[in-house]
Amino acid sequence: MKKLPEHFIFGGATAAYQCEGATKEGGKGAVAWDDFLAEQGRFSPDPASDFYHQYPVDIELCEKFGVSGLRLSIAWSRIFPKGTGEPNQEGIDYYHAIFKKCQEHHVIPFVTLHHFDTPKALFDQNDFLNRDNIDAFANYAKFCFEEFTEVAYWSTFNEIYPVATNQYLLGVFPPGIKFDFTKIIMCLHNMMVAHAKTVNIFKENGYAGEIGVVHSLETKYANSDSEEDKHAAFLEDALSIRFLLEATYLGRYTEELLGALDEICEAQGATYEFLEEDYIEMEKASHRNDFLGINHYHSHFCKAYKGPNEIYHNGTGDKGTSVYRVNGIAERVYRDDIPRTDWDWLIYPDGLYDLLMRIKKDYPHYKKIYITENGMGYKDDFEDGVIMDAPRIDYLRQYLGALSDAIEDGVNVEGYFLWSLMDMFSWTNGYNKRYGLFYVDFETQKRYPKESAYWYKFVSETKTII
Ligand code: BGP
Repeated sequence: MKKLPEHFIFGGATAAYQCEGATKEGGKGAVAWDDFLAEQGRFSPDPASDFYHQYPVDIELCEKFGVSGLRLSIAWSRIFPKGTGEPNQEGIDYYHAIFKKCQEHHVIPFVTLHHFDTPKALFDQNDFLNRDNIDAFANYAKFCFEEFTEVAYWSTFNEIYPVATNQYLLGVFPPGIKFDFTKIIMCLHNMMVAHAKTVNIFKENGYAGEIGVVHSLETKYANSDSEEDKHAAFLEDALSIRFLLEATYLGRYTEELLGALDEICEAQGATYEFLEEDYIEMEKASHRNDFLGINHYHSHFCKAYKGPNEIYHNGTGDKGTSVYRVNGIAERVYRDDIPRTDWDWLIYPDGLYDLLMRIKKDYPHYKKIYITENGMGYKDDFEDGVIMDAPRIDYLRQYLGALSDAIEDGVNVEGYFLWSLMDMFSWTNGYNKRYGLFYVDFETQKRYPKESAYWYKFVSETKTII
């Protein structure tokens, strides 16, 4: 039977915009998503899981089900409705109330400062393509460090790579732009500079607690032994994983990485320029990260591809509809020998093991890791309050098993946050892609523990993966 360490944190993860609802309550400012979702007309962010009002219920459930850590994000636009300027006391009070509840129920809050929700006033000024927003973010972060002294674990950003690519490659996040690699690279870099700046502020002011960043790292494999396919996997990896890990842990980009970027830029007609002053900021921060948060759900098998860019995002759960072919980088292929979810996400726990071992080897000063998201999107069946989600339990068992193996082999991982604590909406998929330990009836807002919640409780209490 596989085990996890005695003091391991078994957490649940959430994100403000996906669960709070109340997008127009409490003095909250607008975000670009408000109009983007309204224009699509597919689903609404209100009331979502109504965490804005239901947080006492959810935090109580954490305690009952052995969930000892709660990953949540602060909505920047609740604190500064326009991103900068006067703070909004109602928003501040709301998060203090959440942290108080956490303390009452012995749940440790892990707080992310930005989870896809830049205030609209700043988003409309080109979001992180605009370097002024680097400072706006750092100022907001500093305000939070000084205000929320109850928080001991801070993450700057959630998933810089998906921000850049969903906004400027797939076009499934606002502003809905496709195939613009100049913007992708600029967004990745500027957000990493904002991260570095924030880490440096945190450390130089001696705030108590720990700080890190949450990266989405999806392991890349070549689909065959051919040199072309290996190179395709190398390029995919360079842009989505290595870029961020080098920025985080080296504070600059290696020649090999820059060579990969040049090749991508040539194929896509893109350009980039990085300033020397950014490297100074990044290098200073590169030994100051207390932890790395990893969101990991799946891996990709890559094949060389030259041809027109074609991406179809499966946002409905119609298995087999995904298409991803990007000229001069790679085509992602599905394989009959590897199971996948209805959203075409490969279930391949070796991907997590390999990723963790690689970080230990390539960035030996990483200090420690938290798995800040992992879980399975599934169309749960609700039968009179009973939700038997065996495929999710099976997924979790496999991924926690891979995690236990990596710890056994020397990787320092101190906690795991299951995505998600309760059901909420998925940014590009809506409400039928459920991930929660707790089923939410979105009509009544009643919570129902799924079979996986009882399983997770046992694993958390015994540190044994059954
Ligand atoms: C991560 C995000 C989460 C969450 C999760 C599941 O990328 O940090 O906010 O949404 O993925 O993804 P999805 O909702 O696309 O299924």
